[in-house]
Amino acid sequence: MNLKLRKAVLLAAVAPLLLLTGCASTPAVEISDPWVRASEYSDHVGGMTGVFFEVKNNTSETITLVGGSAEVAELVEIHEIVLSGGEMVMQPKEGGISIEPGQTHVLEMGGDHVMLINLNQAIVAGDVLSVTLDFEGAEDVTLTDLVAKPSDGGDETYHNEDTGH
Ligand SMILES: [Cu+2]
Repeated sequence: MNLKLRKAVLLAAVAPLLLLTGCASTPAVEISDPWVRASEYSDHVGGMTGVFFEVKNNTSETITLVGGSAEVAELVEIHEIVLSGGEMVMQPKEGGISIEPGQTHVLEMGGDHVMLINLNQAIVAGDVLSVTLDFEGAEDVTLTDLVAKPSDGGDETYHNEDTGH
C-alpha cells in the first residue's frame, strides 16, 4: 500500500467518527423553548399567530433569520414591535434578525417574533405544528413538535390595521 492510499484509507476510517461526534455535540443553531401562541386570532382559517423561542448562534460567523415556511400558514414572516404614534405595532423586520457568534436572541411576546400569516387551519391550544426557519449563514432549522398554548397579553400587537394583517 503506498502512502497516498494509506492516507485515504485512514481518512475513510476516521470521517464517520467525526460525523458521529458532530451529532452528539451542540447544534450550530440552537433553538430553545419554542412555542406557538393559541388565541382568538389563531382559532380560524385565515387567522394568524406568533412563534416564539430562543436562538443561539454556535457558529463562528454571524447568522441571520430571514424567514420561514409552514404547512399551516400561507406566509411566514420575521416581525418586530415598534412604537408608532404612541402605539406598539408589529411590522416585518427589514433584513431579518442577525445573531453574532456565541450570542442568543430571544423572540418573545412584545418583541421580535416569527409570524404565521393566513392560516390554512385553526390553531388551538394543544395543537402540534411544524415550522421551518430559514437562515442565512446556517442550515435551515425545522421545529417539529411545536406546541400551541394560550398566553395572556400581547393582543395589542395583533390587530393593527397599519400592518395590513
Ligand atoms: Cu407579527
